[in-house]
Amino acid sequence: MLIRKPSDVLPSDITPEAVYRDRRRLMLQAGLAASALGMSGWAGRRAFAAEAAPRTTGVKLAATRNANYVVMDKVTPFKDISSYNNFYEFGTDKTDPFDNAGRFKTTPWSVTIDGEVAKPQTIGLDDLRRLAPLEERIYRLRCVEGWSMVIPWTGYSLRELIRRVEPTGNAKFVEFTTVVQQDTMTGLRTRVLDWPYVEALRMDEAMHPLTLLTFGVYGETLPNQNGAPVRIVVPWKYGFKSGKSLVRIRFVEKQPVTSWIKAAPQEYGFYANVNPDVPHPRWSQATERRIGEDGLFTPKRKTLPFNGYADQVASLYAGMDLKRYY
Ligand SMILES: Nc1nc2c(c(=O)[nH]1)N[C@H]1C(S)=C(S)[C@@H](COP(=O)(O)O)O[C@H]1N2
Ligand SMILES: [Mo]
Repeated sequence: MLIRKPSDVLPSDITPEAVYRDRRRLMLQAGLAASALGMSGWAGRRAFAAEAAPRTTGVKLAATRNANYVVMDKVTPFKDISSYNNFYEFGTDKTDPFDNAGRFKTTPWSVTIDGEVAKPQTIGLDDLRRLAPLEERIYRLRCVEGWSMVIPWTGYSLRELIRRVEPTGNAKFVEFTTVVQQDTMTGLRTRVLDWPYVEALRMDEAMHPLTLLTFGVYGETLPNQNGAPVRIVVPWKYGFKSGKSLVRIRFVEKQPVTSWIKAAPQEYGFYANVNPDVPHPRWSQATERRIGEDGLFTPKRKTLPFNGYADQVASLYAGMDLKRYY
């Protein structure tokens, strides 16, 4: 198999079929958004411009930057964010999600909120997106595999949603479930994980303002490979806690058994807080490779406790042995 770096993927490398597929999808999406806004001329130009950059959805998402949640590191190029991905439902290679997620269907979309809440409901994507003002935030993302990126996400704190559904006193954990789309998710055949992909947070983690219900990246709606149309982002934890393409958010009393714990409990813990002092059984977590800036002589970066968010989140774990609760 050909191994390519994301930076080596040029528009000319993409097969005509994929270009056609992507172009059609972009025009549909741009057209839909634009007709809703009464801006069809603008949409036509967007769709045309997007041809040369098939990684983008071409659908802008207005948001206000929240300076309280902006890290100062250089932002990772969009081409890396959108072509170097983990989304095992589309395959386990880093470029599989980009290569294979073109047929993924994100409309219509709704998310079911249920379990221990006074107001269980199924919310359509548009209503969910309008629930609270959208913010742009620049977060570090640290994968358990030892690489990291700096990503400008668009979304709002998950707590905005949680408040509105009124959790009961029994709600101790929040479980996030990714969609299973048999006809488009080519990776489901490989039984690496027990689908659907399920992740979870403790209630106080889910309520933390950093935990972002995310609808976009780089000012546009999420590309399929990044978890369209809605995902969670938990920046102080390893990337696998940030489930993509969510269809269910359930409030429960007992700690859920997540997909990664089911697959390899000795390797992946429930907390998964970024921690340079707790190695993964097969590799160190002390350093990381920043995607997009790695060359032969680029030194690795030191990984920071809680991925650099210790000031904001360390108190959630006061008194806990983080080597035991990894
Ligand atoms: N449904 C689903 N969500 C997922 C994954 C996955 O395989 N399936 N991979 C996780 C991992 S390991 C990481 S590092 C991040 C990567 O997000 P990104 O591709 O947008 O950078 O998504 C997480 N969310
Ligand atoms: Mo990851």
